Amino acid sequence: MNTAARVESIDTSIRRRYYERIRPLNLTPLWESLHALVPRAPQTPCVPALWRYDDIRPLLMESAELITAEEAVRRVLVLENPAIMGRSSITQSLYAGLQLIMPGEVAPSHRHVQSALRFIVDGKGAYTTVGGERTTMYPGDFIITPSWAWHDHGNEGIGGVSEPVVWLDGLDIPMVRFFDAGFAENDDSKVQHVARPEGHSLARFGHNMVPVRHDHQSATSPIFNYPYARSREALAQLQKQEAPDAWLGHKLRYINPLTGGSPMPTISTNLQLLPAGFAGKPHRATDGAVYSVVEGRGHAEIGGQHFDFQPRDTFVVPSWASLRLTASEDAVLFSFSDRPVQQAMGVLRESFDEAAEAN
Ligand code: 1HN
Repeated sequence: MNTAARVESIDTSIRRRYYERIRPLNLTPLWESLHALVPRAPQTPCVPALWRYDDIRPLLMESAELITAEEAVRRVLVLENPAIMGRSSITQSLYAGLQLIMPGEVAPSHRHVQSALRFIVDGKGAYTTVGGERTTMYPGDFIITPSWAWHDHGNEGIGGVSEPVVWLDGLDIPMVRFFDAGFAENDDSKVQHVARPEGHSLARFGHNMVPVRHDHQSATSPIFNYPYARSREALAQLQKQEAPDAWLGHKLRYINPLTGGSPMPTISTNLQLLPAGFAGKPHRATDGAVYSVVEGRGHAEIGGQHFDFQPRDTFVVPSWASLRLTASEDAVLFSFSDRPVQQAMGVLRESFDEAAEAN
């Protein structure tokens, strides 16, 4: 018997005894895990899931009886991917939660390395102050808190309306945790000093023009509120002017006006309109995504599972799961993913093949 033949016929218990001997030296044999480490295709532990707002809203309102926004710091119900509970993650790289602020409440000023987005789901009249500028929140607005920017939230009402306000938070918490790069600080004052008038960043950067002499250095967009009224208007025009994409409907991505890239360095965001009767073709991508339904009813087939959606629902599409969207009414969906990070790493893959239908 030559050496190779002898080794191939070795009793596995002999190998196991060898593994036990190397373990105290913090060593492990690669050949036992190689296939799992470099899978032929993504093997996410995450599963598709949908959170019905009608189920969550009463529970959120009940939480306001249990704790104030101030005591909680942020009163949020975290949307956890059911297959990876306990990790505050909706995908391997992203955090999502629904945050409630009641009239008169304040969520105190702090800052952290993690970047956050707010997508306003229900109610109006709350505000957030970010780096010295305040913005009033309306349903469908997409608002950014850049890494390390001071931010506090409040709800003073607007136009005589005083109501609970709920938004979807999206943060890169799992990514920052992965890199062990997190820092955080509480502010000395509960509510930060407002240094600039409301609408200042939008006036400076939000009209396809930028100030000739500006010193914006951050990796995050200088616009921190992308108002729904304007994004929705663009989609309404497109719906009149061109046929929807067969996979995505009318889908626009939000941009950082200084770069054309994503508004946040770690998270990309989109708004799409599916016209009534739209029956999209299936597609998939390595960036798992979180969707928030703004308008209309429809259906999402995610990795072979079926979900009906309606306004204010949230659903998650895991990495490389096939997604097929249909709409029974004009439907508008906001979505976010870790796409810019995957692009920076050169690992993003997506497929719009007709063949995806087979999967
Ligand atoms: C946070 O600071 C906010 O500022 C929301 O509204 C959610 C989740 C984890 C850690 C910090 C906010 C958060 C968060």
